[in-house]
Amino acid sequence: MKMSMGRIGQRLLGFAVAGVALAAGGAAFAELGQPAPWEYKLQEAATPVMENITWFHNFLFWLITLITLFVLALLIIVMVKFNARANPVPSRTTHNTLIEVAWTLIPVLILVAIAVPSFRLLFQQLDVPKADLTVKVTGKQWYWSYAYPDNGKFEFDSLMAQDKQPRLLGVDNEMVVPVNKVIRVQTTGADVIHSFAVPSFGIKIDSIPGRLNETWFKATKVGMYYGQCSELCGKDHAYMPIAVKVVEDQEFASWVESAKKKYAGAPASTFASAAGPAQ
Ligand SMILES: [Cu+2]
Repeated sequence: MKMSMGRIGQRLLGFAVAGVALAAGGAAFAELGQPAPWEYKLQEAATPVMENITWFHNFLFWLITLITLFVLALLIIVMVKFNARANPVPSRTTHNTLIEVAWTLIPVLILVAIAVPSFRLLFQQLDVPKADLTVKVTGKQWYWSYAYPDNGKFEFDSLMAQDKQPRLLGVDNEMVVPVNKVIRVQTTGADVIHSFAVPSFGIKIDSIPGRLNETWFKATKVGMYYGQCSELCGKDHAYMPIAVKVVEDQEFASWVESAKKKYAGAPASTFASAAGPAQ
């Protein structure tokens, strides 16, 4: 089947309109703390680290776009201007010092412009500020356990809840933290390697047996935030979601009080191991 130029033009116009509509609609699809259908952007940021990740992502996106368009323009110029038909007598030019210095120096400057914000972001992620609260997160086949060593030493399991929304992300017992506080997350694996990841917080850290990894976040908005285990850990890897509830200070204090009672009888391996051998 042959398409006429008019038909091809119509098709291209159709694609362009669909693309613009998708880009314009993207913001409407975004929902704080969880993925949305047809989402193609990063989740909305809920921490200063994620805000910087988003900024860096956009910065690189536009830089790459400009470079690609520039190279495309050069290719087109070369194809039109320097083809054999347009130059029956070929030029014998070989060197141009100015251009050679420029095409060495400009890419170096571009890399430096990328390296500066990149390292700034890395240090922000890796330098854990003085923490207001520590939560120990243990990845297990196939659920998470959260331990609160600062507030009354309690620990509980968090399993995916079949009857909760959002589907595959809702859990029975959420991890609860106060808003605008630095939360230090210490994580380990009880059996195999898992990975604790919450996209809107900009954190993703491996939970490795026999090792305590550390990261941090400071959620600036109250709400529910969802993540998933991000290291293939066995048959139910896809069914061990992470749900973090960010609440006001007062609500957090009352949750701690009720959690202490609710989880008092639960097997607290984190604190039991300090007294005797862990199971
Ligand atoms: Cu896992």
